[in-house]
Amino acid sequence: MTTRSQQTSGLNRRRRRQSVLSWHGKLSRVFSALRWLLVAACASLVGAGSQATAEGRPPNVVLIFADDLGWGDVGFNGRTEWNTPRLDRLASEGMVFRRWYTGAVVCAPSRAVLLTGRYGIHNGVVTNSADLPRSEVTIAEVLAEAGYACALFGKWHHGRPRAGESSYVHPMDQGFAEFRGFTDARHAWEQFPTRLWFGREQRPVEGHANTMFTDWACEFIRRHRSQPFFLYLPYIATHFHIQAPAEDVAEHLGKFPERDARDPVYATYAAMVTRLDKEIGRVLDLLEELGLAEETIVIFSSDHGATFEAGNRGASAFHDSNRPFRGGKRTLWEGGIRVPGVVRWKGHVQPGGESHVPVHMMDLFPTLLAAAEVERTDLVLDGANLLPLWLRAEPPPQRTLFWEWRSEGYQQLAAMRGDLKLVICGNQPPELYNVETDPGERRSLHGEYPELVAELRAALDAWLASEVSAARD
Ligand SMILES: [Ca+2]
Repeated sequence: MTTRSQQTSGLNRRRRRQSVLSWHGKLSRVFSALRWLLVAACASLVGAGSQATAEGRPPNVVLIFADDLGWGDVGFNGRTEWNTPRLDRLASEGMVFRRWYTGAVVCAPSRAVLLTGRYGIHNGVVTNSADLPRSEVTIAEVLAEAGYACALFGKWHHGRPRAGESSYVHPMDQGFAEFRGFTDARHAWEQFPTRLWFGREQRPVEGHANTMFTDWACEFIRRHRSQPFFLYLPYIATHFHIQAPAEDVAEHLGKFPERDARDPVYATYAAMVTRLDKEIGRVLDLLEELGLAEETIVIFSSDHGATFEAGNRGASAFHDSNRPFRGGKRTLWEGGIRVPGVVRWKGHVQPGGESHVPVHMMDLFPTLLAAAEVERTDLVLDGANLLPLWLRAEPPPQRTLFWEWRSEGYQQLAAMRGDLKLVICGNQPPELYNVETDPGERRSLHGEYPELVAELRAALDAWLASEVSAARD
């Protein structure tokens, strides 16, 4: 339960954040403009062009986000029925996080956590139809104010207009100076759309959506090669519709016992993953070609686990996309919340590294700010700065992580401390798992650790009591 005074203090806090943000934003814009004038002047003095400009500049960020892609769909997490060589190479050149957790088990809340560094109960997005409030500060807004060029090519996923808004809040109102793609989740089912948004207007297009996003991403990188950039690439693979370019499907024909040879669903799902791998490869190749690989942080993850819903047509069930985990999208077992996670930052993050420290999508915001050396004491973030983990394998202090999914008829809660995770489904008895030794969550330990169950349950209740009123609008 949230009291009225808690709601009011939440509102006041947001207002304070906004006013602090506005003067801070103006100051930082002035400073970043001065900084880039100085860097550009130095570059022209030594005549080394982009090489000199590159020195000492904050890192670029390429944040690649898959849609409904399961933990077990990629080679670096054990997939052998198809190959993801470009992603596997990215993983071998960076650090693989085996316990990377997403913020929520459906698209909109998961993306809201990623962009705000705050739990859904704090940023106001706990359902798939909730719009990210205008007052929320996104990582794109903060990086833009620090001098970054910020672009989004891919899927946004807006919700219903909030009270006082005539429409949904557009990505270009949340820090992205450039946007092309889908704003609407259902529109994003179309793998071969006939129209897409170019900023705030729709234009006809032709071709495969993920290929177009990559084309635009590459053009953006070329254009901003001499300036720090934040490129957010939320691809639509492997969310349904289950469709892929014919040449990609052809690579997988005959590999799987299809229900109907004329409608090779399983081969098509495999093709969606391998096409995604190829598109990501084009971005990685361009970073190498332009000499930007060492000054660009590349992150790869997925918004939540794979789905077993009708639109997926049985593909993820057949391929066991979330293996070795139990559950999937719309559940809080590992199959729903544990997603692929890779960070590559050549020359900074140890190549070939592997971490089993539980990390959360909301950690990206403070970690990227730290990497960019942007200080923002005015922001109230739930995530932790994991730069010491990325750079020196130093884990953050132990903390308890929380999840909730109480929409569309579901009533699930989860809390995790170290390797132990409490899952509560409606009025069922609590479940407690050691997700390191029992990743499939088959043997509940609740009877063996009654005190821990009670402690985590109390922590969950306290966390839920911090929910802001916007989360219930
Ligand atoms: Ca999704």
